[in-house]
Amino acid sequence: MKVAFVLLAVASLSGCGGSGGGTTAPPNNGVNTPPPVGGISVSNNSFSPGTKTIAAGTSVRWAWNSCTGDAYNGQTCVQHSVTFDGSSSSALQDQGTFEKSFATPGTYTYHCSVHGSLGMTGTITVTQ
Ligand SMILES: [Cu+2]
Repeated sequence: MKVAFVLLAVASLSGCGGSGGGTTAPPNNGVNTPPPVGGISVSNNSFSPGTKTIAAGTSVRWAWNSCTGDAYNGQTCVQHSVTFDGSSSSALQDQGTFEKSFATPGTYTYHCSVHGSLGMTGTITVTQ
């Protein structure tokens, strides 16, 4: 129940991108997208948190955080996906976000289409 409330609060705050940042940052530094509170980070070879419980009718947002290095020395961004077998999934992408809503209670497992066999998997538990 608490989780659902947090998700709703985050949803109402999202939408104002804004890069902010200091003047000394390289122009294209920071293509990582830190997840919002209650979201899931897509990092290299793991989803964090790997398990999450939400209320039916709410959604989950994943944010890609798979870039390392910086614009001066070269940045490497690794492609990952949020793949649900049999339902809507993200593209294979190296930055950005993906959001999916869950209407029906149940347990939903997902994996990265590239690194799933390395244990890059996650579970969303949807409660009534
Ligand atoms: Cu991956």
